[in-house]
Amino acid sequence: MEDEVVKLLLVGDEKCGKTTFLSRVRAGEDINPIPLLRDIDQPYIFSVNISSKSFRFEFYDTSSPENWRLLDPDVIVICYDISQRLSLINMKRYWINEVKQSFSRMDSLPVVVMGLKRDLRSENDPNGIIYPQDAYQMAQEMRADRYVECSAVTGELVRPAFEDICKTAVKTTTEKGGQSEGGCTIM
Ligand SMILES: Nc1nc2c(ncn2[C@@H]2O[C@H](COP(=O)(O)OP(=O)(O)O)[C@@H](O)[C@H]2O)c(=O)[nH]1
Ligand SMILES: [Mg+2]
Repeated sequence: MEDEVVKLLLVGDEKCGKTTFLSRVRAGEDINPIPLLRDIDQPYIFSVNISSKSFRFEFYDTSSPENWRLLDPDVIVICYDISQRLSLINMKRYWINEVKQSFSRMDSLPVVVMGLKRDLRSENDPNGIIYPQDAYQMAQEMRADRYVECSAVTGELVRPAFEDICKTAVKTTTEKGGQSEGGCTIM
């Protein structure tokens, strides 16, 4: 049987860490430095098993700004950089509106908010530290379905963040998919 195809779109300010996140997922936890994925190789394909069903996840990001609006994604991941307050603000001020305008079925599209560069969270941040609860609150104001955060450079929480994104995507593509709390493995 053909694997079900699920399209995922990452958006967020330039340099917030989207490519590095996907590169870390591809490389696994132990390879350093991370071999970076190239923008021209999109979509990045990941075969993932969820509750013993196989999926083909196709990840796109906004490195080709003129093209991403033409996609028909199944889930949107809005990213920000935990060390850049402006990128947090821009999710609500810019990105959520951009995706709403671009996708007619936005009302039924799941949205995940993802904080990147968790290793750079600092009490000394001149713009004020972004606590997880601040970002979580913003995610709720944006009516996002999930909030996750991780550090691609250290690898911390990358795996659970990726699994959360995949499970959130699949919940909507299969009617009952969200009911089972089965495992999720990247092949
Ligand atoms: N400290 C730290 N730096 C990161 C992390 N992820 C990405 N970066 C750096 O942030 C910069 C932008 O990352 P990139 O993935 O190209 O961002 P993109 O434009 O959103 O794809 C690069 O210099 C990365 O090395 C992270 O988790 N921690
Ligand atoms: Mg990039």
